[in-house]
Amino acid sequence: MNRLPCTIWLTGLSAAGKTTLAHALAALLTSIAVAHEVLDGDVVRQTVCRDLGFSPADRRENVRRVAARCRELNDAGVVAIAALVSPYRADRESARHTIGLGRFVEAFVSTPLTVCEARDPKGLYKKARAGEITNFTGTGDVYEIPLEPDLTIDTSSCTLDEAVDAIARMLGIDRSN
Ligand code: GGZ
Repeated sequence: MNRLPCTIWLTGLSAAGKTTLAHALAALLTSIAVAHEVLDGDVVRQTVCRDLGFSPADRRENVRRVAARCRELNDAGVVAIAALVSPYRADRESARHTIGLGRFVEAFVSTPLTVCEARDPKGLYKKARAGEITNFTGTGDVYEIPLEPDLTIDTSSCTLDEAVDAIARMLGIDRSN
């Protein structure tokens, strides 16, 4: 693996496939004995980010805390896999600077809104369309697409294995062994 230790920052809409990808990548790293930790928006929001909501300021703080943790992990030689909507470009750029330019791998999970909305595993898009959630990313709140991501993955047009392969190649992991 060439690009170690680094942070794979998965950004994209709710239901784009970030969590699934994060855990598939984690399984690959486990299989080759690479220390790693997954930081998932949903999970951190139940623990260290429990006090945060979804205002722009709270999302910024969420990204800031996760980026700080990613940096600590990378400093300790551990790969970090962050799966956060992280909808604002400026916040992702701050994360890039916190973590370090060469260590931040931005992976845009670009699955289209129509697909995410059709998946709607938690019924959140339905609630958002019904006006029960007002600032839902993609419907009531903006998602600023990455302009120069290191990687773009549309989970509606590739298999999970192909998506993990693309990240593995990016990290210099040889999966043929
Ligand atoms: C976006 C929301 C919202 C709003 C609740 N906007 O599919 P999920 O459920 O598991 O992913 C979403 C998760 C987003 O948390 P993040 O920490 O990744 O967001 S951010 O980076 O913007 O801070 C979704 C759920 O929380 N959720 N309300 N209004 N997603």
